[in-house]
Amino acid sequence: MAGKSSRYYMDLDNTYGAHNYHPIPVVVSRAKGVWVWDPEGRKYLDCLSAYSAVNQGHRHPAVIKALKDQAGKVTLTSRAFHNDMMGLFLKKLTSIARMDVALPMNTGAEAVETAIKIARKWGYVRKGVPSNKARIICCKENFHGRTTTIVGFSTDPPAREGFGPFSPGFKVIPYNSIAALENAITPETVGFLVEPIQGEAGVKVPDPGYLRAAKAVCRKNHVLLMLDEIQTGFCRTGTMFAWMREDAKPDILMVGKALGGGVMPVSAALASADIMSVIGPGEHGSTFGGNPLASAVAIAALDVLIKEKLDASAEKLGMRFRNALNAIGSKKVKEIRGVGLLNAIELKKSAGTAREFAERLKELGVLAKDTHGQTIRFAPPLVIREREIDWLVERIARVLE
Ligand code: IF1
Repeated sequence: MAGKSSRYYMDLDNTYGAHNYHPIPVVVSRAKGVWVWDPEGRKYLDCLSAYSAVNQGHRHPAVIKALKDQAGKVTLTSRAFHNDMMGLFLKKLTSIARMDVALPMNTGAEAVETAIKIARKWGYVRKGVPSNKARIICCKENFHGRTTTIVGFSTDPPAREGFGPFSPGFKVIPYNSIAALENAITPETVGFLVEPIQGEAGVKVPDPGYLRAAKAVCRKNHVLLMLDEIQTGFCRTGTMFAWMREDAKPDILMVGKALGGGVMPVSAALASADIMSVIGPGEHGSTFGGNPLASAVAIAALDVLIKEKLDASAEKLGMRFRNALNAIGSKKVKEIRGVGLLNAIELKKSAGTAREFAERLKELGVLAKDTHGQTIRFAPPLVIREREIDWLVERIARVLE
């Protein structure tokens, strides 16, 4: 075990990697549950969970067992043939999501691209929108991924500038405004693409009833409600999906991240059988989508969420976390917000940047990530326990002193 230092690995990244990230200066070389360790053996509480892709905790034994068992059978077939895992996976996923059918992909951005294609095709063949005129409404400060189409409707300058020309057919409106949605709809509008809570925007929670009202507006205008639950899904916000909180079932649902149990990239777009039927053979797909290894892992990842009741856990511990943060009563805090275990602290400008705050937390054994200047996000794996939440709050209190 002639271990190298953290510095060594950070230098390798800087020398041989593209500089498309500015990570917190920590190297993770081992992980279990809610904890991660660096090469020097220092231990940290993971409060990012790989942007909510590790809801089940790092290396959950049931997920790792499924991975190993399936690796001993077959890992990849392509969709040119059937395999004996994908159908089982999709049966479980659709039942949990209360949707008829799913189209499996790998990354979140691919699930969003899939949803865009389904909505446009539906617009042409079902709604009668003239060829190439379909429009999709999306929101300011959205985050849906990094493909050229998706960054084309981003409003975050670094995410989009310099990457045009962009795909037309998107209209950006303010988030959390039903009036703006009503005003933006035209006969060419096929879908409204929205996050139940905006993650990258700094955990922006819309007014209660927003999704439900948006759904009613969509229904009235024959527009598909397209919910991106890639980050909010799979128990993160205290319910299996965030739409379940207000019974705002979407027409198209996008999932990813935690579907792969923190092990594999697994994503999907889900819809009713009628909507999904607009996609035929040869019109969409992916070499790795629905592969048996990913399917086996996803089945195990979904089972963990249900068996361990991680929805109820996220709801309860999220409440405990926010209550304890509010009790600190720090003058440096502008706002504490969140739902379930998707939470953020927004610091006052005078308190310093969220980046500095994140680096001080790291020194105390907490890994969390800043977003947009003054906000720091706390989204630990959902298997976290009460005493670990209390431990975390104590550290946060120390850096807020
Ligand atoms: C990065 C944020 C989180 C997502 C939603 C689709 C995707 C994401 C709602 C695409 C991905 C990530 C990717 C990550 C940063 C990140 C993020 F800070 F940008 F907003 F999680 F909070 N829809 N979110 O949040 O999924 O293709 O990446 O699998 O570094 O880009 P992907």
